[in-house]
Amino acid sequence: MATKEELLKAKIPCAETGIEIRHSLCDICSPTSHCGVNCYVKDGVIIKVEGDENHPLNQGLLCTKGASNRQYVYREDRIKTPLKRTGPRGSGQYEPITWDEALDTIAKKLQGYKAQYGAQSVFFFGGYTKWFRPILQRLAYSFGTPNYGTESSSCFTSGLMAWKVAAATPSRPDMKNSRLFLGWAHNPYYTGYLSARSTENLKKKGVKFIIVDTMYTQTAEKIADLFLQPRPGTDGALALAIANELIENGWVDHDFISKYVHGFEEYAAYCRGFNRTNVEALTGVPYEKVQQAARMIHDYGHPMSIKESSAPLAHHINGMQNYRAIMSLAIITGNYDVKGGQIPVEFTYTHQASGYHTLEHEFVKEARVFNMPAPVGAQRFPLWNELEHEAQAMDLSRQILEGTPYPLKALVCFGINNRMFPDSKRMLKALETVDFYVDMDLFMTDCAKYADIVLPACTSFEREEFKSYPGGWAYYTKPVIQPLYESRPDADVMCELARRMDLDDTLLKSGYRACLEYILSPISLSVQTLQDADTPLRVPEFKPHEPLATLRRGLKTPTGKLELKSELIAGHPEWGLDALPTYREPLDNIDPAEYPMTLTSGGRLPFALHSRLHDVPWLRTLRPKACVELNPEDAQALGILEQDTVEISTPLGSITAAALLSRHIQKGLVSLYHGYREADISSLISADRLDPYSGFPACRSNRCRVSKKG
Ligand SMILES: Nc1nc2c(c(=O)[nH]1)N[C@H]1C(S)=C(S)[C@@H](COP(=O)(O)OP(=O)(O)OC[C@H]3O[C@@H](n4cnc5c(=O)[nH]c(N)nc54)[C@H](O)[C@@H]3O)O[C@H]1N2
Ligand SMILES: Nc1nc2c(c(=O)[nH]1)N[C@H]1C(S)=C(S)[C@@H](COP(=O)(O)OP(=O)(O)OC[C@H]3O[C@@H](n4cnc5c(=O)[nH]c(N)nc54)[C@H](O)[C@@H]3O)O[C@H]1N2
Ligand SMILES: [Mo]
Repeated sequence: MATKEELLKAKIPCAETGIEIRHSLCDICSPTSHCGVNCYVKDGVIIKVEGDENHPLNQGLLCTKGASNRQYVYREDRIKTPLKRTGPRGSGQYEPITWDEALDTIAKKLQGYKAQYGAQSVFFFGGYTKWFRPILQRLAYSFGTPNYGTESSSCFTSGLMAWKVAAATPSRPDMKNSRLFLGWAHNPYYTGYLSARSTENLKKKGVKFIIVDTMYTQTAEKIADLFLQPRPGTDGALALAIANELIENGWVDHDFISKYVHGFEEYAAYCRGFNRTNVEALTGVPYEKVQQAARMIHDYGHPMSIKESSAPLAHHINGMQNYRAIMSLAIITGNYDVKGGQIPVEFTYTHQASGYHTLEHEFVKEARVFNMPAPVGAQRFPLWNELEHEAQAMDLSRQILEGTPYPLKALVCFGINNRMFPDSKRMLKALETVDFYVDMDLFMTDCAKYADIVLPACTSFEREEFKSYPGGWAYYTKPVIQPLYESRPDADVMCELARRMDLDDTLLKSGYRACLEYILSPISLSVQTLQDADTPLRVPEFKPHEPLATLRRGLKTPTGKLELKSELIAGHPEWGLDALPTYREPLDNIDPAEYPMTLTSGGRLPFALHSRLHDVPWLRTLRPKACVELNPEDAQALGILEQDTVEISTPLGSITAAALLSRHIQKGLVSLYHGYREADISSLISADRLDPYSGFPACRSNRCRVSKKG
């Protein structure tokens, strides 16, 4: 028999130890995951976390990030109370205030700006955390401002827009039923460990894989039947060349095209410009590889699905057009709305397509005021505005600093991080300049130190929240511990602000749970039933995909068909955008003589998530220093050895990092992860080199210079 001490040491949950297992989810990472977690709780403290074996998504698994949750939740720099700034912006000098004082001050200030400058002068921003988004958007609209914007101004929306242009609705790859999978910028070993597992299983079942990546990755090594390695941001040219091969060989689905596709002839004529004479020069990929890719699509691509990456393809000045060119490969081969192909989806909740309908969209839309001025970024990015109806936050710092087309006076942010914006110093300048700035965060970040009022947020373990998962799953969590210190759930603060400003919005003022009851009213499971279950439940209203049903009904595009040539764009010549998925060089107008190398930033690391985990000790030990990856031949030419301190410069300035030499990176390319306090790569990326279609920044293709320091 084990003694009590032994049981405690082994963290055994039982009556004797007083340790209990409680269920929650990990929201550190991408919302497509949010793995189920078993928290071992003793005396109100989490003493251990494990993957929840009964959770339908992760089935007991957890990645390094998830396993570090205990250190994340109990980080020393958690904000403990609401704070009021007492020193200059950025100094970090604050005094604690009560929640009442904080909320009343914010409510009064915002009402004041609305009265004096109009509601549009107030901007509501949400960072990477997505759990509260519909609540925040409704708060902004009920307040009367169009200026609701999020981190998705630089994440995944560009890919959604590409599909919306072609099909009026987003899509997902039905990978598990494909014969061929086109993993374009796809390295799940680093960004989605669950997907790495399913990829390996499909490989064992005989599914073929084409992997297209600028780096030679684990996926390229372990999974690829064919690997193509283009220069960053040249993917559009590569896709158009593959399309041209397919068309010239008669390997496209003419029957599907004649029934469901618009603009094929013009598109095919454009593709002719990408061929054996120029593709290698444009992309770095030998033409034989283009031919092999086309051959594989012909031989195995029925059905074929394609991974839509959320960032690496989008982070170029030509990103959205490149997406369109890639996605067109599914269209011309008849791989849309078919089993194993690209499946049209409707989002259930916070960008999760779970196969059942909720009133999320109505919840947000019904509060929208229609005679509002256009949101931030609408003038510069009219296609974004047309398709997304929200602010393009990449234009936020410019508008604060320049005051055009109208002044912005107040920023209310839930997790803002300047290091995630291109030209992060300009973002900081904007935060220094704006009249009134509130930030709610878990941690006292460098960015929070500029806020007039700082509010303490709690983590997913300290709140209740709704989460939907693909396959018809719904989960409503219970808090597993009390909110630490005086922290609160973001959504509660939003609803409380609505009350204190006495907005004309009874539902919002009734609180998060009431809002969810309304949003979930189309399903037959109540919020209470979901919460009592303490585990995800299958929603009875789940509807699996019905092949070709969407195409037969007709798409909501101007022609009702899949548009290779966009009639939406063609109808707006004043936008200056191309209706076809045209290609343009990603590295423009920076002097190649002075800046001879290409800089890519933000290729993910398995043990980091943006800036969130650099301060978590277990994870930091896996890569203690910010590292810049270089090809050994480039390093040799520059006299750089492994772990040397290296200076990376662009026209915006310089940073230093430790050299990490790797043959996995192509010659001429320099790669650095983002979010490091001591090596902020975003400070070197221009905020003016934005994709005119989506407004996305060029984090993955800049010119730079590299030299050994000292
Ligand atoms: N561990 C971890 N996981 C994460 C995140 C994280 O920070 N850490 N972030 C989450 C978020 S917010 C996002 S958006 C997703 C991103 O998820 P992914 O899109 O999967 O992530 P990346 O690692 O940025 O890019 C995938 C691959 O694209 C390649 N690539 C880069 N540029 C190009 C290019 O121009 N062309 C081509 N063909 N390939 C290119 C990179 O070398 C990399 O191997 O990951 C999510 N998951
Ligand atoms: N150079 C470069 N820049 C990039 C990218 C890149 O690849 N390269 N990728 C872009 C992409 S794809 C993305 S998604 C963005 C991510 O950019 P951000 O949204 O800025 O990402 P984070 O730093 O993870 O989160 C922002 C803040 O939210 C706080 N936070 C975490 N949980 C909560 C919560 O529950 N409530 C509140 N109120 N705050 C919380 C965190 O502590 C953090 O300070 O970065 C973009 N920027
Ligand atoms: Mo992202």
